[in-house]
Amino acid sequence: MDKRVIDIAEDIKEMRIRGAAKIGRTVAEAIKIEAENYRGNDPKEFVKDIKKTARYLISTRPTAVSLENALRYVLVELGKAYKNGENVKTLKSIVSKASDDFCENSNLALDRIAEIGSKRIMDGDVIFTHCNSSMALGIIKKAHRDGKKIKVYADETRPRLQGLLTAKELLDEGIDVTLIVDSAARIFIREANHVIIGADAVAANGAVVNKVGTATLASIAHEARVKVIVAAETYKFNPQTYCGELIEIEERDIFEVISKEDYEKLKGLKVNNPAFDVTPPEFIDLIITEKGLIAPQAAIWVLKETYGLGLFDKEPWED
Ligand code: RUB
Repeated sequence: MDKRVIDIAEDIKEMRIRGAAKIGRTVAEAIKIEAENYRGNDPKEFVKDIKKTARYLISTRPTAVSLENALRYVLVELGKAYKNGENVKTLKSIVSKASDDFCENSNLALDRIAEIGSKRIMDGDVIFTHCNSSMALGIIKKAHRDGKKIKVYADETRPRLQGLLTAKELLDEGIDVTLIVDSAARIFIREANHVIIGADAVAANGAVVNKVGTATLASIAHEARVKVIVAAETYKFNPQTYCGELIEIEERDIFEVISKEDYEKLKGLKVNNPAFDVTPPEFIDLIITEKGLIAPQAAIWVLKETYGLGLFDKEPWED
């Protein structure tokens, strides 16, 4: 495997590259690097190498479905060309083009979601956000650029403090932003007009997987009658959820939560560190995709439009 692909995988695992949309585009670029640098002339061996690289990239972060969908997009195109008997040179160009197309579509989705979503924000609105989602922040920044005066609450998002990244990003744009600890959400939610968040995955039943703490925030918002808006490109919709299969929730290192020193002192302590949680569709008012607005219950429609009705017997990266 190309050394750069291994470095990219490590950067994703260690969260130096993070956020689902960015991860999706990065693995699309990584598979292109692997294809372009492949040495050999046997199409069968080439496909085998690309599938192996895809499986390796998928193993880095199991929850963000845009990672799988990016590879699915590229490998489906590769599979068709391979079946048509194309040579390695052509297969390489197919991988390159599919990778570029995926990245372009994802970037266009970011702009389109910002455009659609910002229309929901009124002058004077207060917005609550969680973690650091490029799609959610795209909406907030666009509303600000359109001249709407808005105020944002960003929660810290323990344990990795992505909320701080959000606060910095919004401050740099000149947006009025207040950072709060996660557990203060119920105090400030009453001031908010909307909660706007991103997604790592959307299931067929409209449940949204996002950074841990999202489900609590959405339930508090629901109780306070504050609208919960999810900004998610269609690559976030998970075609493996047709049968209600649960999405795997990444469990991260416990030392993100507690120092080694404290842990060693507290003999017998157990620590869990799930990176994401699942918000049920009842707590979500709207999902904004690049194709338009949908109720979470219509997620199945997006999946059908994108992948058809059939279930895959085999994923394109399986041998
Ligand atoms: C990031 C996170 C983001 C989603 C959506 O988690 O949960 O809300 O990935 O982001 P992590 P985007 O920091 O663990 O990657 O809208 O940019 O795809």
